[in-house]
Amino acid sequence: MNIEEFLLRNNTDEKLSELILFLSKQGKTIKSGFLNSQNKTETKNVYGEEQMELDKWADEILINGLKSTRLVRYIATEEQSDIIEIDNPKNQFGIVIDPLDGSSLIDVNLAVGTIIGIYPGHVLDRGENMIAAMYILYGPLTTLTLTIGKGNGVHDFVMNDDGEFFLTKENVEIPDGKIYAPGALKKDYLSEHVKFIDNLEREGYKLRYSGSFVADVHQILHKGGVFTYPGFVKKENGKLRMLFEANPMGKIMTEAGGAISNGWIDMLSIRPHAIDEITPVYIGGKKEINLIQMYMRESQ
Ligand code: AFP
Repeated sequence: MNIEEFLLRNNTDEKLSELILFLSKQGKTIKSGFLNSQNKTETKNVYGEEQMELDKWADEILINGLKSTRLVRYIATEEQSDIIEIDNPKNQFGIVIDPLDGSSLIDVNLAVGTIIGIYPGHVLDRGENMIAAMYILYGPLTTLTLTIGKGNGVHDFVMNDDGEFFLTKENVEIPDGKIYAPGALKKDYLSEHVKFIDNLEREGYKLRYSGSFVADVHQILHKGGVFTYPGFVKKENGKLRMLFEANPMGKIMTEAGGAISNGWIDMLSIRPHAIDEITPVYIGGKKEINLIQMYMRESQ
């Protein structure tokens, strides 16, 4: 079943379906950019144009497409400092996008991804109010992982040669598993985080960290465990962006039976104040998220 048939079968709102289909089609275009960027000579691309960094290029593809289709009212992306508002939009949706997460890994051919969250209106909203979230992962295969609404599950698709996505796994649920993906430098860990990591290591968790949030969380979603980019010495709010990275991936993890926390509380219950807000992130199985929240509470 292709993604269009899937959306239809699940009685997805027509406007939301149109937006999700549009976004899924950008996967093929963005993927083609990886190939073209291999051909670059100095700063010119194969067409003799100035070569842009791929994350900026992907950002333009998505923003220009959304502007011309007018499928959303608000656009916020990791590459833009302000929210873009579309004139005369067809829908009132707000969209948050990390066009190419993990882009520093492109030159070594590791997996990177596009992360997207969709809100009913303005984007400075609690993650729990998202009406859909998805990511496209560009690895050996190009896959799309999607959740729509509340309680409708998480579903995996794979792209074929024509750029069309087909359902491969319905109702993905995070299993019990012992993988941990720890960001930040160990020497800068805060004491509660040290206890958390020590506990995981004592329990025999295996370290798996690539430097691409979307790829690392995809692994945790399918194999179990926890990804963390904590707050650390002199950067108590950590590194990851709440709107573009944490919340959409957290929405997907939560709908798959897992959880996301800033170490203290459910991240999706927090209202962001600015689009560039950063936050400590713990995302994965409920057991691991409860554990860090217990250590944080004990430290009070
Ligand atoms: P880039 O998109 O600049 O590569 O950043 C990726 C990222 O935001 C996230 O995907 C990774 O989990 C994290 O940064 C990696 O950070 P470290 O390099 O500090 O491990």
